[in-house]
Amino acid sequence: MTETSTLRAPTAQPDTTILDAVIVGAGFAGLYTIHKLRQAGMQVRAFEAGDGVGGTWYWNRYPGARCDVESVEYSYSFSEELQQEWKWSERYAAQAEILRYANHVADRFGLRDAIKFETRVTSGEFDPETNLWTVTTDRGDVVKARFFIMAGGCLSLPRMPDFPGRDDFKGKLYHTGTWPHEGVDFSGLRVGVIGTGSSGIQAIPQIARQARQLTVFQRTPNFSLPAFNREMDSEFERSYKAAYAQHREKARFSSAGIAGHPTPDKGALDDAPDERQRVYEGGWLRGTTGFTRIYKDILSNPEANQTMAEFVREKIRRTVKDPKVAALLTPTDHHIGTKRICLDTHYYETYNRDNVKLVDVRRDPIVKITPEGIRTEAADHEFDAIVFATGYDAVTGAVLNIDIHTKDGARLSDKWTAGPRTYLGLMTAGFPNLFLITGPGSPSVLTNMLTSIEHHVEWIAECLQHLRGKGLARMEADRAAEDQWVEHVNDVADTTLFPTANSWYTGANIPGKPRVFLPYIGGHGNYRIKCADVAAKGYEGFVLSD
Ligand code: N01
Repeated sequence: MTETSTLRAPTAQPDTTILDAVIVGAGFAGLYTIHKLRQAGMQVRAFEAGDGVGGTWYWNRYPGARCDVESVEYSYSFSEELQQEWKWSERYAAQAEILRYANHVADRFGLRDAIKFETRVTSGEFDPETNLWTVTTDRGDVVKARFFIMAGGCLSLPRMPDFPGRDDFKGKLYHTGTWPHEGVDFSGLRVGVIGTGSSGIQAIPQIARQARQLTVFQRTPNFSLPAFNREMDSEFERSYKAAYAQHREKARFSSAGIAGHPTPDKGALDDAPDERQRVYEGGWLRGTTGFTRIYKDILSNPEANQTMAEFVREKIRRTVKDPKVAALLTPTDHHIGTKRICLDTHYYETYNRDNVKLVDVRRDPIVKITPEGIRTEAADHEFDAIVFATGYDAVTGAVLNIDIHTKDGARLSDKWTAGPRTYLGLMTAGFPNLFLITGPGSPSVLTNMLTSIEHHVEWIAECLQHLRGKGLARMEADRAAEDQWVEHVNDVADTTLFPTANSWYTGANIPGKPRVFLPYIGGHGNYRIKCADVAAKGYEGFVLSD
């Protein structure tokens, strides 16, 4: 396919080179894409906004940041040597360790020279005459490539609510997703935290231990389970590594891309209440996000869901000493699991501390940020620091942050005005040679991201080699296939309770964002089979041409 392709690992090229691919981002998706495409002899360049690799684990350095998928699963499977040699120190790795791992991978596979750091991609224009993308950056780069690959992450565009007065605050403002590299010492300070999603729930116990006074501003209480994190057990690690290939294969054909998740064969209401309680207790003690998969109907049957939700509510009531605070922390407005379930370490216990206060901003809304702190309708709260744990413009945010268009005037932002439209979450009709890694309409954020990333990267790499082998220069999603896929994604979501919650899964956290269930909930294993079938049928549903 390419007159410029080479089997040599590319070094820095003048910008007149026509690359095989430009990749956005050097997180886990970007790193593996570089590696995989280079292995196929392609010339690639990645642009990364940070000054290092690691993506989400580069940016999210807030206290308590830790993965909620077990370390042995939240890691690459593509290299047997890598997975055997790397040693995780904890059951759930903390941010710093995962970042070390990302750096190790970049060094071990020699990926850094393909990456331009501290550079943000600003636009991509497809020329239908030449079948080339012209990609520009905020550092003045203009590069041409055959393929344009979005690996910028699903949760990478931080969201700061636009409270009036935000710029007037005299203290320090932080967002969990852009945490200072040197860390923050909250000792002796009065701190406000806004937001109680996964990030807030991890940061709050840590900040509470340091700060003089911590006030948490909560809009929606979340369901959170204790992670029961612990040091890696060496015997567990040895036996897991001895059967790594089997574990990985199980993960690849599981629903969430996680081998350790349960595969239930009955519903919650099939068990008598005592037995169900016993099952929930056992699941609780395992400390995994697989809790909501203990029974097969938790995420589809409101009555079944209620039995599990009530079990967790009772745990909260027993942990939090002040009944009024416990009531505020107890979720009642959504079904358990329909907002991303959180894993914590001493989250609810933190509210038993004398230096921690909870403000329910539904009853007492934030009016503005003042120079001294936060004004709610009922009170002024003075702070030295405010932490925004207010989440992300998820799944579509990082893609739409780039001005993606064609030379004849089609814009992705126009096409997606009413919500993203993709075929398999991999491509979007009208934008040839543009690939999305873990894009909207793929299982992505409902799975172990590493499993989904590896799957997409390998599928795309094979696809590009197929095009090269056939001498084809262009591929795009067929509009009818895309329409059918979008309908299928919505239909499957509608068989579950997920769309009933105001979550970032549906875009509900961003004012004005179209309300669409963003990921594909049909299960990673099923989706993988579908993608393989499409490829085996000569990329059915895609239009390939020269
Ligand atoms: O973001 P979120 P996150 N006034 O959107 C509140 C992954 N992750 O960064 O629910 C007051 O979940 C908002 O309230 P509400 C994981 O997939 C993984 O915590 O919209 N409050 C909510 O409480 C996760 O799901 C890990 O009513 C406002 C919070 O801010 C995803 O990232 C760790 C507000 C935002 O919660 C995002 O998590 C961390 C306002 N104007 C993250 N606006 C692990 O692997 C927003 N909020 C463990």
